[in-house]
Amino acid sequence: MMKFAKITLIAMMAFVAVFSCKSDDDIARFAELRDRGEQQVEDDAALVEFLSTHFYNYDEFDATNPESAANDTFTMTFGKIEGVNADKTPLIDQVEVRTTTYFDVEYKYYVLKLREGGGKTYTSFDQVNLTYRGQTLDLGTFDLRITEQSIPLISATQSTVRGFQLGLPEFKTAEDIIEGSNGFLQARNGGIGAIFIPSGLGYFSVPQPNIPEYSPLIFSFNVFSADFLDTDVDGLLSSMEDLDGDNDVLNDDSDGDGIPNFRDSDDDGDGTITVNEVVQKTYVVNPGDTEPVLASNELEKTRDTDDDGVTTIRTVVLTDTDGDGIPDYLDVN
Ligand SMILES: [Ca+2]
Ligand SMILES: [Ca+2]
Ligand SMILES: [Ca+2]
Ligand SMILES: [Ca+2]
Repeated sequence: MMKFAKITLIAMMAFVAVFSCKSDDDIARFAELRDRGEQQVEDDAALVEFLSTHFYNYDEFDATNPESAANDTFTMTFGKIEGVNADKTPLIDQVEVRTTTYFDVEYKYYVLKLREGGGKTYTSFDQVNLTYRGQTLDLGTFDLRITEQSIPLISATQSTVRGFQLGLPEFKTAEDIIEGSNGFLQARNGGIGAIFIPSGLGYFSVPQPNIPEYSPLIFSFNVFSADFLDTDVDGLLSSMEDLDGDNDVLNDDSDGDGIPNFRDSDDDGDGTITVNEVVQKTYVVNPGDTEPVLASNELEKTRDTDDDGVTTIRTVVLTDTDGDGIPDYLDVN
């Protein structure tokens, strides 16, 4: 993974807290546990109010040529529409609305897409390398990372807040990492944007340093690169273990042992670990060569092209020895 120049920062918080409000102790601690549906109504009103009365520094972003190198170092800031800024365009005219169901509540969140990014796509289960700022609606900053951070959107032990997990994959990585004139590595044409999420897709009732409970959150960011995760190191990417394809890896547990597949190294619980029930393959494609044709039970995991144009493709074959349509790693018989 690329390392960017590091500057020592005060780490105010990491994305380690997720809905820890499961035990009676926690519920007692947060005595005023609110109804998610009612809180969402309140939060959405607050988000719409914020987006209607604030703008971002679009004067500093070259929207006529979003992919320009000049935009690579753009840092988003927000301001209130008033005084000398009274004629600014409000964010509400620039964001896109998204909906999602979470804990049985229909949530709305908002995405501001300045630049999608020219590199690869990743999923809600991969690691994103980015810079970002986290703010509450009063524009107080609770987290600021001005050098590249590697954030697994969900890992073996922790998860980012759901809104972050859903919003980030709308942006792609940089198309290239180049050495800038200052000797630092620079990301060329990476995703730039912001997400505005209700507390129900954030920390909800659990207060965090500089984040009161029930706070809608703003994250603005510049995406550099991403690493596809295989959390349980079983040869399948975490994104391949969302078997029902509902963009949630926590609800797929083939052997019912309480450990979701993406964290389970023996997915069918037959005593043979998954990595020994699938076959890994590597293809090297030289410039001008034709692409390999993958088998119907073969999935591409990664694809990397070096400076000479040589592409290395890694795949996994989901073998089905007895031909019953169930791949070996999920077949207990
Ligand atoms: Ca799922
Ligand atoms: Ca399991
Ligand atoms: Ca697994
Ligand atoms: Ca197995």
